[in-house]
Amino acid sequence: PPAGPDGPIRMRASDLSTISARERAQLLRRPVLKSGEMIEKVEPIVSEIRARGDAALLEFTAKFDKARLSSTCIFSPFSPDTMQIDPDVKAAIDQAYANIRKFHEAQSSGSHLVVETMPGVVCSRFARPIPRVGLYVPGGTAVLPSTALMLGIPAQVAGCKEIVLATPPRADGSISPEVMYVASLVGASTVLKAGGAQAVAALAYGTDTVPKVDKIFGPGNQWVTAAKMLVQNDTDALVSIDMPAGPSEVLVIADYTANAAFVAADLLSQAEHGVDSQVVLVAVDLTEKHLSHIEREVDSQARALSRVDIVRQSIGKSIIVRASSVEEALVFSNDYAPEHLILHLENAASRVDLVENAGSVFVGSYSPESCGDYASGTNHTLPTNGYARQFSGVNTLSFQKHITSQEVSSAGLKVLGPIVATLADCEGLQAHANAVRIRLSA
Ligand code: HSO
Ligand code: ZN
Repeated sequence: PPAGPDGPIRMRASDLSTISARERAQLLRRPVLKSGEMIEKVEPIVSEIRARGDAALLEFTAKFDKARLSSTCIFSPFSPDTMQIDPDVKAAIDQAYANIRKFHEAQSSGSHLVVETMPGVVCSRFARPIPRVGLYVPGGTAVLPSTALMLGIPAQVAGCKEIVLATPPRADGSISPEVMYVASLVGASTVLKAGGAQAVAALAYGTDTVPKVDKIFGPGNQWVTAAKMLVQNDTDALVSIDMPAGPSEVLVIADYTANAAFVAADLLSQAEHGVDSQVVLVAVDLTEKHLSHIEREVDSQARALSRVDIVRQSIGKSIIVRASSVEEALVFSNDYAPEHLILHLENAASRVDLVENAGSVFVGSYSPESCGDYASGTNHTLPTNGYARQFSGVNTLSFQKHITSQEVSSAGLKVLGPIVATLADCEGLQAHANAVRIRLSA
């Protein structure tokens, strides 16, 4: 069949047993993010917002989103007119909300620690919400009420006082009613009708109408990501971010038990996100016949998708890696550190112990990534780009910080004090030692 727009929709294959170390390293790489270049591009936008606030925000929204607005924000309570949605969609959102809330509520249990380290020396740790948070819900090629749920629910569960949800308006100036409905469910106080670097800057510094926030969450394109990195480094803004973000990814490990159609459907569900989506299939000792069945399924299912043009490009850049054992497959996966890891394996649950680096794991053939993307209860805001090595996905604790405290009794100070004084003497910090000795001799 011809290559080009009608050619086969297929992934490139390689074999772990024959490739060189260099080729293996190449397979583990993501496309380079031009963060330096992007930061230079967003800098003028961020400074304009800082200098001119709302006026600049409205100008950028007219320029980039083609929406002419008279105001930047919608404040709660939101009018029911802004959230007219299909009853089936409402019921689905409500069930997703309940599941995600249930799982995120469970995450804060046990966060209050009290430990007596020596008799009379009691240390504790307790959580407090980050007071004001900004949630970025991307616009672009799809409306994403699910992202509003994934960011809004942990913020609500954590007890954040002020939730500002930012999302680019449609050309008529409105916000999707599904996103408005979720904003009201999670108790957002403000919907900022702006996207891109300008929205991030408005959240970081505040304007006359946009409340300044303490932490900014959410996925976004290169502009949003670069702006988040820029404002995070500005001590004047005093704002933090959830994590560095890159294009969405999935790694699927399949063995002889894998259903070819299910595997293909999982690969495509990630591939449809965008042309830069990263899709990897690790085939564990599959026969030629089984693998070509998967490839045929990818091609035929892809052709039936409305987003076939996107999928053609992302699948074209994707890879199949042959491995000879599940262990070898998981070593590769751990080195890749995927955002999503799907295990189409015999006794998949027994293999989860081998997972060291991944954002979220989908265990067995009936756990498509779509469940976690929308409604099982786990969060879909996850580390990409290999950052699953050191970052967790967004969770309830992302919206809190922990405060520690200690209470030392006079009996406690009798045992602890001499130790502290000795260490203070050792560091030559006499005033520190005095603060103890003055009490011991009182
Ligand atoms: N897979 C995306 C999340 C998403 N999927 C939103 C559908 N809607 C990144 O984890
Ligand atoms: Zn998805």
